[in-house]
Amino acid sequence: MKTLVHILAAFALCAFGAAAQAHDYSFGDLRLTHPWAKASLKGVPNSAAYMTITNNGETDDTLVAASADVSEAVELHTMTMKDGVMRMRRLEDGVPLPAGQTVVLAPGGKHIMLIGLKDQLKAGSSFEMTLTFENAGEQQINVTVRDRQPEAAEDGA
Ligand SMILES: [Cu+2]
Repeated sequence: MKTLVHILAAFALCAFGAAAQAHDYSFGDLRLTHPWAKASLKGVPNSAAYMTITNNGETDDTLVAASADVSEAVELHTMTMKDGVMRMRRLEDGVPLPAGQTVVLAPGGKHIMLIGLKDQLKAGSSFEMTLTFENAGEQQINVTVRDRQPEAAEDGA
């Protein structure tokens, strides 16, 4: 049932969201742009966070874990289309960040799953998240809650 709820949340109707300030981070060779989380619907206990991570270095890195106080659990997931059905599974080995490449966490693909939200995630709010990278270590970011995926034009990068 959790999977179904998650999929429904991912495909929830888009609303006109409040524009939030673009924000980027650099952790050594890693550049992280536009971390955001999908606003949750009332009564829906899960949501997900997304971002784009570029590894400008010459060494591979891995996003091995994420944590945040907004939900009971935070897991790294991916979604794939199989037989016309979206399925998600946990990325036990984390999200690989190969040297010289950009990895996009976005709806319909890799995401940071927020399981068991303590409160409804409201558009325009934000929360702290800790990301743990194999090489870049533990890093704090601020995640903006939005109704929909930011447009490229809003990226400001
Ligand atoms: Cu998920």
